Parts: sequence; C-alpha cells; structure tokens
Amino acid sequence: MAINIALAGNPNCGKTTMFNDLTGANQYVGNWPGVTVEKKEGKYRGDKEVVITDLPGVYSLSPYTPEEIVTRDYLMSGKPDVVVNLVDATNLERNLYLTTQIIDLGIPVVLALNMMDLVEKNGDSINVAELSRHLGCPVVETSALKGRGMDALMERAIAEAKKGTAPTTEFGFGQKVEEALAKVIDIAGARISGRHARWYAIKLLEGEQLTIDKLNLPAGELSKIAAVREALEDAEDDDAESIITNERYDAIGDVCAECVKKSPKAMTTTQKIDRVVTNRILGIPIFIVIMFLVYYISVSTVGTLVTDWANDGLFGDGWLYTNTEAYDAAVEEFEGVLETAEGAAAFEAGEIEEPDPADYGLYHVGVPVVVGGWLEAVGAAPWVQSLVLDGIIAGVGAVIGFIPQLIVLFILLGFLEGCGYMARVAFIMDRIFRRFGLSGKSFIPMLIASGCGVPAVMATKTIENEKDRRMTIMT
Ligand code: BGO
Repeated sequence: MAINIALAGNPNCGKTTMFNDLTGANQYVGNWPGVTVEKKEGKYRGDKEVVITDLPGVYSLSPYTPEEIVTRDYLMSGKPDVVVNLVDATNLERNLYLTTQIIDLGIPVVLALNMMDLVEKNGDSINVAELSRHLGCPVVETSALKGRGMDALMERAIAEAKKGTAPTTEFGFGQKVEEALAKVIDIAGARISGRHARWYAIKLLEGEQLTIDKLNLPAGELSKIAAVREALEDAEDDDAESIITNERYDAIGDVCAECVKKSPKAMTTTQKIDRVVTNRILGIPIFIVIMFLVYYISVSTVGTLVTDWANDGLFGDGWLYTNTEAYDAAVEEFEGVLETAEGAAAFEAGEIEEPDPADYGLYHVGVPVVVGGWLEAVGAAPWVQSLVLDGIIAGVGAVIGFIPQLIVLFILLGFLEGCGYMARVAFIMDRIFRRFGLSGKSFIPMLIASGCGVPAVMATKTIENEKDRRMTIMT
C-alpha cells in the first residue's frame, strides 16, 4: 500500500536538503494547480511505495500567501498519511508556531528536530522525550546536511502513517479560549466534526473568512459564534486572532523553557539585542525613541545642515568664489569697528558700509547667481529673467531644497531596514495593525510615506498578501 508523507516546515529549516537525501534522483517537479508555487514529489529511496511531497516553506497556516494556502489545503485534503514537520532546532521557539498549528489539524505528525549538529556545536541541548510528551507526537533528532537520523525518522513516519492517529497533545490555550472553543464546537456541531474539528473551531473563533466561506454555516450559527468571539475579545481586551496568537506563543515559550537548555556562551549579540528590541513591554518605547532620533537627525541637525546648503547655497545667494583672505580680513575689521559705539553710530548714519565682495574681486557661485548673470550677459528681457529666476529656479529650488533632508531620512531608514530592525518592528506592530485589517509589514511603507509616497508604494512589494498590499497603498 502506498504511503504519502508530507514534508512541512519553515523556510530554511532544511526541507530541500532532507527531501533530496530521502528521494535522491526520484523526483518530479511541477506546480500546484492554479498557482505558481513549485510542487516537488519523490519516492523514498528506501521504499518506492512511499511518496514524499515537499510542501512550500511557511511560517504559519494563515491564509495570507499562496504558499500558506497550498500547504494548508494539502494538509487538509486527506491525502497525506503523515506529516513530517521539520523544525530548525536552533530556532525551536519560532518553528514550533507552525508545529502547533499542524497539530491542531488533527492529522498524524512526526517532528524532525533538524540541524541537531548545530545545536550540539553551540553547546545547547534539547530534552527530546519531554518535548515529545508536550507535543503528543514522536520527535526524532536529525541532521539533513550530515544525513543523520534519516532512517529513524522515516521508520517512525511510516509507523505513524500506518497507525493513522493524531497527536494526543497537552498543548493548549488558556481557560477562556478553551471554553470559547468548546462553545464553538458545540454551536457548529456536526458541520465541523471529525479530525479537523479543533482547527475549524479555532479558525471560526478567529473569524477567518476563508473558513467561514468554506464551511458555509447558517447565519444563526455564525451570529452565535460571533457572540462567543465578542465575549472573549471583551474579556481579554484584544482581537480573537491576536489572543490566540499570543497564547500560542506563550505556550510555546513555556515548552521551550522546559525542554531547551541554552549554553550561556552561545547567546550571540544579535540574540541579546533581539531580546530587548522585540520585548513586549520595551519594544514600542524603544521604537518611539529610535524614530524620534531618526526624525530629529534628518530634520534638525544633519538635515538642517544639508537643507541650508541647498537653500542658501545651491539655490540661494551661493558661495563666495576665489581667494577670500583679504575680504575675510575686511569683514573681521568691520565687525570689530561695529562693536565700538562710534563705529555702530557711523554705520547707522551710513558713513561706513559692509565690505562688498565685488571690491575684492569675489563673486558668488550658486544656480540663481550664475544663471542670473548669464541672462543679464545675453541681454534677456526682464520678464524672461523673472520667469527663469523667480519662477523656474525658485520653484524647483523650493522643492529640491527638501530633498537632502529626505535623503538623510531614507539613509537612516535604510540602515534600520538593512540591519534587520524594521523586520523586528513589523513583528511588534503586527498585533496593532491586525486590528485594522493590515499586517505588521504595512508599517514600513507607512513609515516611509511620512517622507514620500512613491518609495512607500514601492516598499509595499514586501507584503505578500494582495489584499493587505492594496489596503496599505490606499491607506
Ligand atoms: C545553505 N545541519 C546544518 N548544519 N545545516 C543544514 C541542515 C542540518 O541538518 N539541514 C540543512 N542545512 P534548505 P529549505 C548554505 O544552503 O534545505 C542547511 O528552505 C549555503 N548555501 O545546507 O535549503 C543547508 O528547503 C551557504 O544551507 O532549506 C542550507 O527548508 C552557506 O540549511 C540551509 C551556509 O537548507 C537551508 C549554508 C549556499
């Protein structure tokens, strides 16, 4: 009897490496129907009756990207007999988010703790038995790169596929959410019965439109579920999706705290910085301080300097050109005279004048001065001079004068983006933006829009979900 195994995991957890090791040359590459998402299938080199499907790398089973939709549709299609969920063991907390969602689907799962060679190299350790107890599914240590643990993994996966039982996890949400889920299961009854019941209940409680449309529940049931959702949201003062996401992370955090032992020396500087900047309480105040500094530098300090350079120099009176020593000495002497009472009185009476650069063979260089001089030299009519100097150059100059400030702002924002801080901010902001039907990724384009709308619209290309992208552009 043929066995279908689905390989699922986050991007970069080692799925391709493992898929290639397990299938060798027995691979077929195509596309998932209707989408340009690559589909890879192959026969297990140890048993040609076992077909392995490499699912697209995803961080969650939300319906926001084509990859997420393909993955969840396939997992719920009934086709896979078992899911081998690969996790990057060096980053267990982040990877277990997807794992807990797969477990909620109620299908047989085997967890492959991949990259164990790196965990050992870092001096860390993972209590596999305890992790398996918490998740309620078998956990196998692997290193796809070194080909370690692959046979044990496949043995376990085939055994679970034959058993066909779902994980018996003790993993759950807080009491209020569990009670709300029980009510949803009760309301939806037979319509969501079966192995996916918990998954459907979670999605209905979150108010996920895709699931609501798919289940086609009567209006009466939908309004009862909406009432359960509203009661939970009022009690927790947050939206249902965020409550569930946060509680999932809390539960994962508890499991990791119990099962993962990090070597103290293994914590990198990046991890230490991450801990502070993505901290739930400190994250937003830190962000406000950083953004204040970014705008302060671009508008007040460096920004003023470069804008003055453009407004007063390039599009203003310009700079004195040629040797200015004699002129500078005269200005100094003049200022000295002005400081005396007689000198000030003489200046008031018009008896002495400020040194004129022209008397020292100096002239100003700047766009209006140079163009004005040239127009005079060619004998341009006064209206032409006024059109060019007061209209075109002054008009364009007034706009271009702000560009240096924007350049400074974009350099600083680019630096924050490049060093990965913006991605962390998107993570922090996700919770807030979800309330407005947007994702945390909408935040960066909106921030850039405070400088200029055009690059902001261009920055929306990082938002995979088309609806979110359109909403962000319009907002
Ligand atoms: C590069 N152990 C270790 N140490 N590395 C692993 C393991 C493991 O068990 N499994 C995978 N990797 P993918 P997705 C790479 O490509 O299979 C490594 O996205 C590099 N490439 O070798 O592609 C694997 O399919 C240059 O690393 O993951 C790969 O899930 C420098 O994890 C990476 C360093 O594996 C992602 C690494 C040019």
